[in-house]
Amino acid sequence: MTIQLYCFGESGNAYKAALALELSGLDWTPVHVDFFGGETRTDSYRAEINEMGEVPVLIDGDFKTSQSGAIQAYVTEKSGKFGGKSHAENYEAFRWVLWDNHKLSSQAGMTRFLMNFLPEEKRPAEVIAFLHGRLKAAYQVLNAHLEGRDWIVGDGITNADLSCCGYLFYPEPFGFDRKDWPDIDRWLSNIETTPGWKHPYDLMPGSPADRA
Ligand SMILES: N[C@@H](CCC(=O)N[C@@H](CS)C(=O)NCC(=O)O)C(=O)O
Repeated sequence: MTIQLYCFGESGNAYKAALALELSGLDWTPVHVDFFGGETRTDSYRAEINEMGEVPVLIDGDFKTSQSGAIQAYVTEKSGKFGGKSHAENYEAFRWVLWDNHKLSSQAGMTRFLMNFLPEEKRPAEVIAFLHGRLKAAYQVLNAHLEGRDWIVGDGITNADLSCCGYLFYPEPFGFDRKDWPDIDRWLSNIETTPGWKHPYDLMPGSPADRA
């Protein structure tokens, strides 16, 4: 049975799940959610798809879950991929997924939304400046960890990489420039050259071009 992923191209959180599915080789298909048209805020979305009002959501037969980290764990359970090569690596990858969800992707996603997807007159300069400071601290942590490493955990791609890269390939400005972070830049190149890798706008339906 084909796994369905409720997602949209602009969502870095959905990208983490979509990239895990794509690179795992599991049979999956995206289901476009019209986030910018308000679909995740409708009663029917909350009742039938996700009470949290978020993407991504994975449906595999009668199994359903949301949260990119939980979806990645499901992909790992089903495919045997991206969990690390030992018990210790598995927990190390899990630790970075939690860090990413809290410190990196949540703030990158929010900053990118405020700077690009809100009407210009509604963009809150002070909030954006505050978030840039928080993000800089997160980039420092990741860049320092990646010094001398090809991957966040062990010697291959894991859910830690698939999670932390969630927002970092998007072209819209949010206070991140690969050139400023050489070890993050090198690591992103490792991900981009992984066979089967796709850019978020090539992997999931929906992009800013649709609203231009
Ligand atoms: N921690 C969640 C975050 C999911 C999330 O915030 N998704 C956004 C899209 S990128 C969303 O659906 N937001 C809807 C809302 O907050 O109303 C995950 O990793 O899946």
